[in-house]
Amino acid sequence: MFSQLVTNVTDTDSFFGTDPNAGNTIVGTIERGAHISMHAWVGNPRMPNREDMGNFYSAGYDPLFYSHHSNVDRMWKIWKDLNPKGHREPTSEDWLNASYVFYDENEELVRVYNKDCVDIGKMSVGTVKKVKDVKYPVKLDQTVKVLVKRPATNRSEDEKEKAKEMLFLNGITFNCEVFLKLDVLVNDADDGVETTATSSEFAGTFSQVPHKHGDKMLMTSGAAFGITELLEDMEAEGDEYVLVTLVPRVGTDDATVSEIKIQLVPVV
Ligand SMILES: [Cu+2]
Repeated sequence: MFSQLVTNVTDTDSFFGTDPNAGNTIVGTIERGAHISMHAWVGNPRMPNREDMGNFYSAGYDPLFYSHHSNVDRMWKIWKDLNPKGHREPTSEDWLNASYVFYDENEELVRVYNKDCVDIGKMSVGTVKKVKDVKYPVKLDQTVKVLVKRPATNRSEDEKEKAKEMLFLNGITFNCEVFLKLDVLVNDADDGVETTATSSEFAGTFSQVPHKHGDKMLMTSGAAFGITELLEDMEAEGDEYVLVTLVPRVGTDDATVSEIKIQLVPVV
C-alpha cells in the first residue's frame, strides 16, 4: 500500500489519473489499485456477474460501497496533505462541473458537483452545536463540540509515568430501553473547530445494550478515555485546550451529558 499510494506516486496524474477529455488517458493508482481490489474482494465470485460490489451496475446496492468510497476520498486527502511535489488541484472545467444526484438524509434530492468535493473542509454535514453554545447538561441530539481545558501541558516522561491524562464524560443520562452509541473524538484545538476525516483522533465509544422494561427509563452512567498517547500522536502536548467532539450514532435523542473534563489520574 505504501509504495502504491506514497513512494511511487509523486504527481497528480499518477495518483488521481488524467482528464479523460485530454486524450491519452492515465488511470490513477488510487482507482486502479486499492479501490478496485476492494470491489473484487467484497463482490460475490459465485454469482455470474460478481454482484453486488463486484460489478459497476450493482456496486451501489451494497452499503459497504459508501464506506469504501468515503475511504478512497480520505486516502486522496491524506495524499494531498503529504504535499507531494507534483500535486496540483484539478483545473478542468468539465471535471469541476460534472455532477450527480443523490438523496440526502432527509430524502431530498440534492445535486453534488465535483468542484464541491475538492476541499474536504466544505464537506461536513448536519447541524453542529458550536463550542460557545455548550451549556450543561448538554443534549446529544446532534454533534457537540467543546473546548476542554487540560490540567497540564508538556509533561515529562517521568510525570506521564506517575499520572495518566484522562478525558471524562460524567453524568451520561440516556433512555435505557434503546440501543445507544456515542463516539468520542479528540482534535488539536489549533486546527480550528471544523474537524475533518483526517484531523480527528478516535478516543473511544460509549454504547449500551437495551434493558427492556416496557417503560422508558432514564439511566445515568459515565465514561473515561485515556488520551496521553493520543495527544502525543497529535503533537498537541503543548496545547492548553483540546477540542472534544461527541458524535451521536444511534439512540441518543433523549441523552445528555452533565460534564466533560480532563484530569490527571495517578497510576497506582
Ligand atoms: Cu468504486
